[in-house]
Amino acid sequence: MSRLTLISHHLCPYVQRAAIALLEKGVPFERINIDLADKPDWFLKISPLGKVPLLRIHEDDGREEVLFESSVICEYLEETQAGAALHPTDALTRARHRGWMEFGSSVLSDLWGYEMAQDAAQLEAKHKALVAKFATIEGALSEGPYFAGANFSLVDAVFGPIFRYFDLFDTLGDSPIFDGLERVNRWRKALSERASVRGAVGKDYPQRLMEFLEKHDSILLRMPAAA
Ligand SMILES: N[C@@H](CCC(=O)N[C@@H](CS)C(=O)NCC(=O)O)C(=O)O
Repeated sequence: MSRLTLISHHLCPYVQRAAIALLEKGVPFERINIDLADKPDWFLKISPLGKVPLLRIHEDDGREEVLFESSVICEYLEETQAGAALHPTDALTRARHRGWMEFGSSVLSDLWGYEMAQDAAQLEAKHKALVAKFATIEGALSEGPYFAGANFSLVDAVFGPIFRYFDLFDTLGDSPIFDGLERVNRWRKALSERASVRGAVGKDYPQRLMEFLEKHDSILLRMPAAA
């Protein structure tokens, strides 16, 4: 049995997908959080893009492999680890799920622009983009509780960390993004209650996210209700 180490960052939503997949599979792993503002040399040597997550695989015979890119890591875990399947068995449905995982990455890119917006116009543009994307997802969602129904999948692992941002953002006073999206709201609740989603971050996550927003002087902290 090989040992696994997930090279991580406390807040990274891409790391969280891999952590969720590991937790869902019940695979023991060590998590090492690094400071992305001061990347250690050992990390730069093994991370081709200088990004987390990395999955370090320590083989019994002393060999070591490193995987980068969260979706690659999730797919590798799905292919190699026992435990509940996180992808559908049908090839077409699986391909469709991979598309929605990519969609989740594009939501994360909008979210980054949303929390880093420099002025009200940029914030408004990103807010609109997010509203449009979640309206699109509403049309793709099953009856729930999860993306495709009763079984938790990698699409859920991608969106759990996305919804987590809004647990803090909702307290800051921007206009709501999920209003009227019945399925999205139900999905968000189911994901927030899932043990693997909860366990993918530390207890201090909200405080760390708040500190991150403060450090970057996020416009979200200057909304009327946040002041
Ligand atoms: N496409 C990558 C994105 C990973 C990513 O953007 N990680 C961020 C943290 S959330 C990072 O390591 N940023 C450091 C940098 O870009 O210098 C994946 O899916 O793994």
